Amino acid sequence: MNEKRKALITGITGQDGSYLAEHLLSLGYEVHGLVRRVALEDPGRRFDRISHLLDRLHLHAASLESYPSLFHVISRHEFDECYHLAAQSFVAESFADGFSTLNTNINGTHYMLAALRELRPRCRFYFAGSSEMFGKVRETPQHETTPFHPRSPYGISKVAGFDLTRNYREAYGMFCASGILFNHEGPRRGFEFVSRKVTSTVARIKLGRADELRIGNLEAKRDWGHAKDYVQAMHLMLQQPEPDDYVVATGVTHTVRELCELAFAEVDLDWREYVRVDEQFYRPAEVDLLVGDATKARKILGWQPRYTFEEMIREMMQADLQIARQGSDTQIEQRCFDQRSVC
Ligand code: G4F
Repeated sequence: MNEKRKALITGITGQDGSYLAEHLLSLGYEVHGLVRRVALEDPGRRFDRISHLLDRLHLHAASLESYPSLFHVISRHEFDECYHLAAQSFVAESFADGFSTLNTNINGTHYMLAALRELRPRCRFYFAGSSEMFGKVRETPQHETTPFHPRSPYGISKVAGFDLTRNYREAYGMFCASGILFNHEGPRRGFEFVSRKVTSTVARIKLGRADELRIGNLEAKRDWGHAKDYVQAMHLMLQQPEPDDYVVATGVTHTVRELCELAFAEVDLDWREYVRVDEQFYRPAEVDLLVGDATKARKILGWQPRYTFEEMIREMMQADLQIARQGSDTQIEQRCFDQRSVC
């Protein structure tokens, strides 16, 4: 009988980690996840995206800041695949505390690679690269050979993680692949990111629980896809005969203004009556236009996105309306309040 393949996911409690865990379980994998000890101490709140999966997952307490804790988990299980998704991933926060972002994102990736090299050199490794690595873009659309020019500590940390991953591939012959993922959203997105900030606030406005949406740069353009589609590309990258790097994107771009228009239109409201531009949500250095060319992923991985931008925003709006109608949005309000200065 074939043994189940074992996958380790760092960042399993996040949006991508939860969708990826579902996907791997559906493919018959034994799925393990690293979680911070603080998450184990507050499971009600911190496991909300994976609560429906808990009896099928193997969770291990470890911190990306502690090499011994990662070494300990990796030494005890023969993982076939490792998806390194955990990171401080909010760009605005990386301007507020660049030191923490660089420490966690760069050292965390290096610790994972070093521990795998030492203990499981045949384990296949996925690194969550980002379109933020392109930053001040040198060409449009961006593809795998477009030079990087990151514009935030977060983008810089991702370039370093990308280079580390490639170096372990080239120097030690490990199967290390990076996805260069453009923005990807869904109903499980954190409230600090602009898509979820908009849909959750619009739902509360519709139900009379909020009266305005304060937002930053309306002209910023992003290539937004659905996280459910994007985790499938991560898995496909680790099934190839050779490790490589791939852009994952829809190739379609929208402005933050269009995102607002669409979300308000879903609930028959005029966005101009509620949206207030607030300079506190502008970034010290902005990435104005991101749009990806995923030809390589389409050709080699056979991957393509299924959700359109409109379908995704509709799904997010419906989910946030339901949460608001059930009156269970006190938690959302609390979280937005917690993150008021950054989200
Ligand atoms: O939703 P965002 O915060 O995402 P951002 O900065 O593009 O980064 C996301 O996507 C990257 C690429 O995949 C990831 F690497 C990264 O980890 C993260 O998932 O902001 C999108 C755009 C920005 O241009 C921002 O300036 O929206 C603009 N924006 C305008 N007003 C706002 C706001 N962003 C936020 N978060 N809040 C606002 O009020």
